[in-house]
Amino acid sequence: MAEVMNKMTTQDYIAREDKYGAHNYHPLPVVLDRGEGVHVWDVEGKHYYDFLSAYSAVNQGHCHPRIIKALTDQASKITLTSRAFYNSVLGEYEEYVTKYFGFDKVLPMNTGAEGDETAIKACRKWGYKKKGIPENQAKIIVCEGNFHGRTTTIVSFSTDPDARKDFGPFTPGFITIPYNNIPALEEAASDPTVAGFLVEPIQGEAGVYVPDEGYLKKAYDICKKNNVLFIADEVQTGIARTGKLLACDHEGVKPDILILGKALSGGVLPVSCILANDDVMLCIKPGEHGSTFGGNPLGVKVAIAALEVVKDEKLAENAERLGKIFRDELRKINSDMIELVRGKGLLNAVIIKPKNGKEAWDVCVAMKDNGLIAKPTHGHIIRFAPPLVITEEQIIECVGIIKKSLAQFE
Ligand code: IF1
Repeated sequence: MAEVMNKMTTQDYIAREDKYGAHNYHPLPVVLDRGEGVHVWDVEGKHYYDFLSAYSAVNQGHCHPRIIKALTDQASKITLTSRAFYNSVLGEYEEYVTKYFGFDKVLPMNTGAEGDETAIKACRKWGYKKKGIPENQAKIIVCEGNFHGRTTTIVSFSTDPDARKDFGPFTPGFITIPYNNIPALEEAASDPTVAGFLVEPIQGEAGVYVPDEGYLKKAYDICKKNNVLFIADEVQTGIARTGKLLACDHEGVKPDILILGKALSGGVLPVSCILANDDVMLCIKPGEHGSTFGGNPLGVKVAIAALEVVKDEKLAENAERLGKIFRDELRKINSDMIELVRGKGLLNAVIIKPKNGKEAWDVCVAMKDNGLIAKPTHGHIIRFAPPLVITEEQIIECVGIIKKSLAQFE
């Protein structure tokens, strides 16, 4: 069997996925087989630098030994109890993660979308119980260009036609305003039926759209003035990605509800959560929310190890320092295909100006052939987000690969 598998080519693997899997993705034609730190290898043994990090889920690097040890140690002990019973490690995690991020309580879930759904429910509950909004009238303000996941409620307030078209009818109760626009928030938040403002500190799917400096702080102050919960979706920007533990830390903003996912487990298992203080979190009572796998012993042990790695290996500091170097070096590349370089920490994007019919996708294919994988978004943007364990030497080498790839289109 192993021998038969070894004879499969990249094309064979792709054809099999195409035949048996739903066609809800359009991957770059590379079939990954193994990962270690910033490195990945495909089924033909070719090496690449990973500049996507599974959309910022593997901030700690692929198969981090410390996280994998936590996984295997716990896997042979007990993996799942459900929340019908207590387990011996959930409390350890709850104490660890709340102290780590400075909140009273945590509510554990699995995927990022579930984290957002949980935040929406907690916010609405608070709106009725604490703010006194009349039943079924609570509203949440969201931003144009948002990405919070794929559930029916979340796509209800997406502004991306691909995410929404033919998936209706939609969940009501959301007010859409432009991102990075303080007057629009000021107006929307004054509606007394508004319970919360849900925002990404940097918009990922929109192409790593970094708002003006001071936006988050001003938005937070408006929320406070109007008794509206400030809900930060840091599923992608959190856990050291942008050069601080949280992207909100850049402006000294402490969200009322913080949503985390992705790198909370170092990309090992789906582990997400919301964090909040008692005023919000205790509005939810037994039987009102939960998940079979949320808070499972395997996931929480992995999450503790993943968070320890972030602190012990100073990943936020590394992301801050190397992000600056990376953007500086990219800006030095002399290519008329580079329209703009932007980002924070190691969450970066380059806007690509098409040339002779060649677009961001073609640049990504060229980079892949040269040993670096990254993904285009919206046809003209390439996201660059390596694992945060990358070194300065590796960053410089990778800029060389990007430069060489762009030169192929001259
Ligand atoms: C896919 C984008 C990134 C997220 C934020 C919640 C979720 C995500 C801020 C949901 C998920 C993903 C999922 C991935 C593509 C991706 C993405 F391009 F779509 F926008 F990262 F940039 N909040 N982001 O970014 O988390 O339920 O997926 O665990 O394949 O859809 P999830």
